[in-house]
Amino acid sequence: MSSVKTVSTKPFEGQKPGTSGLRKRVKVFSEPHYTENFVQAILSSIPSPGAKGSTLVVGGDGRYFSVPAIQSIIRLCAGNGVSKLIIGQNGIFSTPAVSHVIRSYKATGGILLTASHNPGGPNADFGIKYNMSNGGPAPESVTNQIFDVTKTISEYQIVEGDDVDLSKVGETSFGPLKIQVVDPVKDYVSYLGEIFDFGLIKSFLQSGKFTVRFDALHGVTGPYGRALFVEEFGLPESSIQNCTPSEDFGGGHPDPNLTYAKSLVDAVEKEGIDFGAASDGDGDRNMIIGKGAFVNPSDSVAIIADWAKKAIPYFAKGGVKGVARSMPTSGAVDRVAKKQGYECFEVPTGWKFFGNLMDAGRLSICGEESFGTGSDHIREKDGLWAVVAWLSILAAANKEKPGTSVNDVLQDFYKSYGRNFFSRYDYEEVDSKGANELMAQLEKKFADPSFKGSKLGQFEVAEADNFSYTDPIDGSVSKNQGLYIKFVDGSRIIFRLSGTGSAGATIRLYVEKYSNDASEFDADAQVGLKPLIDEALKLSQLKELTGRDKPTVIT
Ligand code: VG1
Ligand code: CO
Repeated sequence: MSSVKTVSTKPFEGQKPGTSGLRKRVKVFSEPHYTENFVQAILSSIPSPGAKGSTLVVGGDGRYFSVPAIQSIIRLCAGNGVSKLIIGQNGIFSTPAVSHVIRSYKATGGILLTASHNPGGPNADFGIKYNMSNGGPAPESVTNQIFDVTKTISEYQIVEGDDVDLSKVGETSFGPLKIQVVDPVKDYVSYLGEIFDFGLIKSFLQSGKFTVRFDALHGVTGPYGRALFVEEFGLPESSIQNCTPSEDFGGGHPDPNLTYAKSLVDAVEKEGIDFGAASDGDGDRNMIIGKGAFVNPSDSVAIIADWAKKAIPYFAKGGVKGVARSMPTSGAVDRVAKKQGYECFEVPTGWKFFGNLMDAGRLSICGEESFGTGSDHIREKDGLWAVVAWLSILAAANKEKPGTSVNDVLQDFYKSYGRNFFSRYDYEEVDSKGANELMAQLEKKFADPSFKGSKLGQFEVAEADNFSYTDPIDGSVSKNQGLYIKFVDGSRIIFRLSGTGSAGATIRLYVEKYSNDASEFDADAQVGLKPLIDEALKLSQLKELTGRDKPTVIT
């Protein structure tokens, strides 16, 4: 079989990687040549010395269309002279596990098959993304190169042959291409065991006084969750739910938030569970809740940073080199940085912007408001890492003061730092024309010099702009990263268009307001933020331009 065959093709429009890879409907990816074109563009864009002779890690969240996509990737990699593929058994790998495997095997990079938190199945989404040798998502220089190739591609190279059996761990080959099928869970879970004190967490949880429930939302973290909670921590089956991965996530939306992880939220409240956690389809996001408590992701990263050296051996040993957040994420972590003397960075939305800072040794802990939290142990956000970080904090807090709940940890944090009230409104799949108009007219308003100093209700505008970021390490500039208004009292309003949707446009509205008045710490964020939200809706003419009077999801 090993002769290379050149297949003629024509470019497809719109193969532009977004915030995190290319995401489209399965129907689009399954058009003849569509997937092959994009994968060839990736292989042609791998930075020098390129695809020839490289070792790539391949796997994904197991969603519908993963298996045929992997078989095409194998043929294309053989055709492009890739020397070895490391593939998760049955094509399964969580996104953080791929990042870890790329790093620990010193691979050239990885191809991830996932559309993350987007629904799966024949009528839903598929996605492909490329990660670099540091284990992190390709930077814009590489994703732009990939997009350029897709615009002019006229042929791709394959080796023909039968499908490779990916069900057994071990070595095999496809023509000249070596293939190593690996257990996707083992290495990753044992790495978490090096970062955290599993012994302490286990004895804390086994006391039976503190109950937990982990929900994989039918995504890829099912087997990882079982390995951790049932096998490592010795907890009963009832400590996990929805932990059998399914190609369409059980028909659900594998996004860990209060809307889509409702069955976990209900279980925690009804059964009086002390700690609930969920992860998304590909395992890089997390949601943390407790009885009567929701940990806002912006607070989560701040609290982890605050406790890191006390509660997590990895940071007790290595220290905290710096912290960071995406621009829309609330400034809670900035307050921790200030108090603890850590350098603090604000980057655009998307995990790819954290990687350079980590590689340069200036960043240890970071997060996004979109339920993404992580550290420099890998180069992706890491859902289970965040869950175990929280269990570490709770174990440490309970050692100091038995009976400490998730809500107690939150309230103690607010007492020390004040509270950054934060909320995000998502308007999904709105008409692109209306969404673009909304952004354009806001940008125009911001450009008017009289906007600064003007008042929106009670709030006086201090600054308004389109966020632009200059990477402190390589000097690369990323423009148009979201429209923000900062008010004199420190509050913010932000509008962004999502870069992960597969149809229409998704408008995200973020609002933030700080309070250090202890009588407000318990308040419902929605009530306190209402005046800001009302101003944002009025200013943006959201209802007039999109026809929407309610968001799809409120966080
Ligand atoms: C969203 C989030 C962003 C996150 C990205 C990928 O992007 O806002 O913070 O990094 O998803 O997460 P956007 O462009 O739709 O706002 V995941 O779990 O899809 O890898
Ligand atoms: Co994800």
